[in-house]
This record gives sequence, C-alpha cells and structure tokens, in this order.
Amino acid sequence: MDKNAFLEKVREGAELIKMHIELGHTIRLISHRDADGITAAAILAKAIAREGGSFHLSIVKQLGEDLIQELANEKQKIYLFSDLGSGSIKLIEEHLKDATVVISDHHPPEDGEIKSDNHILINPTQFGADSVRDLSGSGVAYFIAKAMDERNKDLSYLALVGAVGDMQEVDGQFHGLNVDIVEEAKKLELVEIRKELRLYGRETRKLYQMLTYATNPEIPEITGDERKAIEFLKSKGFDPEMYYWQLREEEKKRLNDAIVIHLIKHGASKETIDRLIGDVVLIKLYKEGDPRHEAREFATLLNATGRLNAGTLGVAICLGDEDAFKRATELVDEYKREQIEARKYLLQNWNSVIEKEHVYVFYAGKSIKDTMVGIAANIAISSRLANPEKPVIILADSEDDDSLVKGSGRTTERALAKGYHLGEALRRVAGVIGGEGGGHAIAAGIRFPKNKLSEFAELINKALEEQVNEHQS
Ligand SMILES: [Mn+2]
Repeated sequence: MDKNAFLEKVREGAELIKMHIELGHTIRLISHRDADGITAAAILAKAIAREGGSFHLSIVKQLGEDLIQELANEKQKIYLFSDLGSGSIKLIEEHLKDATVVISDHHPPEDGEIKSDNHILINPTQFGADSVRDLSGSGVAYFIAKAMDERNKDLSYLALVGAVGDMQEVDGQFHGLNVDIVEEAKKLELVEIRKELRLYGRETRKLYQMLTYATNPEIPEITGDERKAIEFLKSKGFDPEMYYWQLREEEKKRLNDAIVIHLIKHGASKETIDRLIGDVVLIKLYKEGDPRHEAREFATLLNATGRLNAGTLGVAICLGDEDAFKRATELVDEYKREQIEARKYLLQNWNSVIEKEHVYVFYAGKSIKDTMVGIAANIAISSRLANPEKPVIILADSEDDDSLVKGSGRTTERALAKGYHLGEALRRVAGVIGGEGGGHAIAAGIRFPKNKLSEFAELINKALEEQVNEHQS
C-alpha cells in the first residue's frame, strides 16, 4: 500500500480536528459498537481531550438514514465518524453538507464519493490496504491521534485491542500497518507480543474450560466434551483447574506441543495449526488473570458492552475507569445468568408452545425478560426444541408497558429458502392488530397489545403461509 499517501490524508484529518478544537467547537464523535469501534472512540476521545477540546460521543450499531438525519438536526460544526461511515457516504454527503465531516474508517467505501470540500475520508483501503488484515478502525483512529500529538502513542495498545477484536490477526500474526502499531506499543513497553496458544481464555478460563470451549480452531474429540478435555490434560500431566497464565514457560510449551500433536494426529491442516499458536497481545498495564491483560479477552468484554447497549461504558473501560470495568463485568455476568435462565425456562415449558404449520409461537409472560426474546428464539432453534425449517417467535410481557407484549422471530437459512421473510410477516401482522413490527428476513421483532395474543398465532401463520405460496408461484 501507499503508506505515505495514507499518512498525508491522516495529517489532513488531524489538522482539521485540531482546528475545530481551537475554534471551541464540540467534536461530535460517532463510532461503531464493536470492540474495534469502542477502542477507536476511546483513542479519539482521549486525543481530543488532550488538546483541550470537548466531544459528544455516541456508540451505535449502524449508521442509517434516520441517525444521520438526527445528527444533522443537532447542527454541529464537525462530525467525526469512526469505524463506520464508508458505507453511508451518499447519505452523509446529502444530510451533512453544511458541516465539516471526518470519516475515519477501514471498511471499503461503497455507495458514493466524497464531494464536499469540507468532508474528508481517511481510509487505508483507498491506498491499497486490505480492510480485514492491514488496519482496523481503531488503527486508523490511532494514526489520527498520533498525528494530533505524538503523546498519543501511549494509546497504541488500545489500537491493538481493536485490531484483535476485528480478528485482523486471524491467521496467527499481524500484517500491514498493524505491524507498525505493534512496534510502537512494544517500544513504549505497553505490550508484550508472545507466541502462545491462541485459544480463548488465557486469563479467565481454567485449562479444561479453555479446551472444552475451543472453537478457533476446534480441537477434534475435545471441543464440546468436558470429560475428554479433563482426561487429555491429566494424561499430559496438567492440572485442569489451572489457568494458562499460571503455567511456567516450559509447561506452556509442553501444552502447546501436546495440542499440536493431537491436531496433527487428527489430520489438521497447516493453516489450522498456524492459527493455534501465534501472536498473543499482552497488555502490561494490567495484571495476569485480568481479562484486560490479554487483547482478545479485553476485546470480548468491550464487544459485550456494545451488544448490551452500554458501549460508552466500554469506552470508559478503555480510558482506565475501574468502576466502569466492575459495572461491565457485572452486566456481562447478569446477561449470562439471564441467558441460562431463559434456556432453562424454554426447555421446561416448551410443551406449551403453539405449533402451527409455518411457525412456533411461544408466550413466556414475565418468565423471560423482553430483552431476551431474540436470544430465546435462537436457543429454541439451536437446542433443537424447534424444527429448524420452521420460524420461531418468542413473546414476553413488555417491561415498560404491561398492556403490551414484545416478541422476536428467528429462523434459519434453510427455512428462508422456502420464501419466509419474518420482518415482512411481522410488519403485516402488526398492522392488523395495532402494533409495530419489522426487521430482517431471518431475524425480526414485534410489539403489540397483550389482548391480541390469542389472535396472533393464527395471523402470523397465515402471513408466513402466503409468503411460501407466493414463493412457489
Ligand atoms: Mn472495524
């Protein structure tokens, strides 16, 4: 890639942001809600604060027209989009033409070109970089922050957490501009990069859990089988209750070798083995055993805050806020508990499901939280309560309004082949019974008056049936 041309663009963006800070304008910062977007937001927020500027931050799932319109209504002087924006250039050009816009992103641009003189796109893919391995959104944010002030090099470790969150080192090592960030973070002694076992849970999962839940890569005959994982560890002389970080270097090497040999015996490819042992980013600011000590666990925590609509809490964690870290940990534990509860409730009460020709409808009342209905629908499918070729809709009482029920529909690719579109079907039914509904073909939601519950199953079945009939004709 043309690194110098990219860095020139970065400098241009950094100057623009600094100029607005000098003018006393609030920087309106909008970033993506995954770990990459959250670390990117933290880097930019910190850089702005260090310049003496103020910012107003939102962490969002996606950048649609509604949101862009809302942002335009705020009439800010400068908008800074991070880890998103490249996919919405036309809308940004249309709605924000009177403002300064800086887009700091790594997704390949689509849908239009920058036309306004006061808009700038900083995106390494325009200079030949590969969006999935050379630089992530937090990496772009880092280069901008560094161009604003060299001091911001101390945020390099956050850029690496974001890169790992986006799985930029999926093949076991860093590439492209990510390597530059690794070098800077190493020089400042912020991180240590080690060739270690890359299975999830170095800090917080016991060895047997690390192996039982291994998915990337899976370990044949061990993944998913706790007993076998324990047996395997014991036979190699390891205490299954220990954590990877507690092992001595010689023990780590022996465990790595044992797993590699096991994989080779089961015919694993070279790529699989390369992925198993590779770059692991350790953050020296945190102690061993802390999820923030290892980049993948750190990123997973940030991702969870984003999914739980607490992305700004994730940003606070990145900025070193210990209370935010504690609250987020509690939030994630609570969420896991709710998930386990929902699963238990479904398994015990599935006999009360209404099964129609085209749909399962399950009403959980207050036993499943209304925020968990989508997950519950997925559980019904993945735990094989439901036939995967038939959509599942889980309904629960609304927590804000007792006269309403909230529901989520989920199905599988296989079912979609028959012509189902859950979003369309729920939208239509909602129209009939006085609610709101919509979404994607495979995942959608609805909210409607509780007194229409008895009619709902029949109506949604009919709507789905019509979709199948139309699909066939
Ligand atoms: Mn990203």
